[in-house]
Amino acid sequence: MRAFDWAEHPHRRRNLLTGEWVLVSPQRARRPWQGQVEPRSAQELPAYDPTCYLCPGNLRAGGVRNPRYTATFVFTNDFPALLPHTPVEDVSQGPFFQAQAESGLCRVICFSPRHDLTLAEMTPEAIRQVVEVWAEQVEELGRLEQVAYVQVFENRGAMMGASNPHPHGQVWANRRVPNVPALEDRHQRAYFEAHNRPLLVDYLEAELVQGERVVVENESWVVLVPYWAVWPFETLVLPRRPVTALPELKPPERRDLAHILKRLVTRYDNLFQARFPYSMGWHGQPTDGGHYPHWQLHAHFYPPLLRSATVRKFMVGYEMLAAPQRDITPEQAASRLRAQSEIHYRQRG
Ligand code: H2U
Ligand code: ZN
Repeated sequence: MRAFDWAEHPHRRRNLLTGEWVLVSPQRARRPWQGQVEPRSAQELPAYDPTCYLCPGNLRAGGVRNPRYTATFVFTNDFPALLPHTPVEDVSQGPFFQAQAESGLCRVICFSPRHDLTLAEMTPEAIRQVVEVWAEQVEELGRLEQVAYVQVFENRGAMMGASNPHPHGQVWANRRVPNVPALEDRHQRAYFEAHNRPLLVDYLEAELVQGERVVVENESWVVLVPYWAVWPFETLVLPRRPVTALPELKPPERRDLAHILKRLVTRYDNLFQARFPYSMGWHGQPTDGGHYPHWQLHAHFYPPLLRSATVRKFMVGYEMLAAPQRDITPEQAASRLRAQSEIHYRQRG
């Protein structure tokens, strides 16, 4: 019997947060690519764009004018997916047509008045303001009686559907816990019931022993490519101590978070010398007043790029119909991210 070679032999790995399996096919990483090549995103942006809906002092699509903000700026989404006053009722029409009225609030967070900056190029002090706003929003919206879950996220880059290059994220407050956090809640709860410790706290400890998937770390945080990563350069941002939600972070942890986010996104940008697109977001405990000692706060980064600034990973055929699949291993991805400089390529000229 030949020994199992993790970098050569197909296998599947289990996502402990969702229970789903990802197929890893490392032997396939060298296959040729003659498919779609994405256009390179325009490189140079002005610091202020008079046509941008999000720049300070400009008129938004909804007709409201932005203030001349100087740090971060939060406003209610002019085209919200959730509305605050939907009646909360079961509106199912029998077993085959199950439905629930849903309510909530959607806000947009401008990270910076500067149109041309991203988290990679903002100062740690400016990113710290974004961290404060994330925590404030979760605190404020989570306190509302009709909000059971607050989802903070960012779509960055046209490839991930961001509507505008101006650095911004979103926050959606939901009456009910949505699919993914509900699934993660179930799996974290089951682990806690069996071991009396938060799943992700133990997982991080085991990852630090192996070490090969860690990308960056500081006193309060570790960023790693999870063992079960689906996207080529997917990462998980984990606090070192047990923390169930963003508002619980202490001042040094907030400062350290700003630093590690800058380092991570800089590495992402340096990988293909491009503004690396991604969707990222925070998962913390639901805000329905329940008891969640099993929850560990974390952020997921899901970048679509695979082998260059213009070749993305598609989640199609087998992924849509069977299971997610990846070619380069999480260990190879982590090693490539570790090899990147923390000086942004645009600063190097
Ligand atoms: P995305 O780039 O992730 O799509 O987020 C931008 C959000 O900003 C989007 O949800 C909102 C859109 O509805 N928006 C406004 O609320 N007002 C505007 O003037 C432009 C965009
Ligand atoms: Zn702008």
